Amino acid sequence: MSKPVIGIIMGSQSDLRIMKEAAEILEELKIAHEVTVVSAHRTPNRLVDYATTARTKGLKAVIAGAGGAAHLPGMIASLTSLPVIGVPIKSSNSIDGWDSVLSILQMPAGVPVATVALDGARNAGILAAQILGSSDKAIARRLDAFKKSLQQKVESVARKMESTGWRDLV
Ligand code: RP5
Repeated sequence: MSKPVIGIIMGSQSDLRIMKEAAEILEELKIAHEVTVVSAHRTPNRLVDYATTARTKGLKAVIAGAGGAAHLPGMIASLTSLPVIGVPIKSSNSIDGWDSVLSILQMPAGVPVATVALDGARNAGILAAQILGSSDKAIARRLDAFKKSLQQKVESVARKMESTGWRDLV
């Protein structure tokens, strides 16, 4: 595969069950990416190193997922001007996930993190692809085809529901 343009990072191996969905959609969209663990609290020097070298090694955006006191996305955003997409994760140390959502969402002015829904790693992957697709026609075409497939799936269900009734679809 070619050089990664999207970095997917997470605070712990336990986040991989969610974060793999970002990698899977990027694979589907044929976008080179890398996946690793960077813990804001347990490997702070690794965080600084990852964020400060991300652009020079060719990344165009970073997807960062964490649970609980989820400081990883915000700290990455504080150290790079690449777009950072945050994925709040409902983890074993989460209070219903709200802790993670608010830690990632409520960034101070000047340091944005594009925050997706709780456990929304797939959308984070799609958003990262859309960031690239704004200047890459081949990726934009694949995204258009992807959006069309979403539309077709809903229309097909709607047709079935209207013709055979809802009971067959429960
Ligand atoms: C966060 O704490 C991680 O992102 C993870 O969601 C959570 C739990 O980590 P582990 O105790 O499973 O390593 O920093």
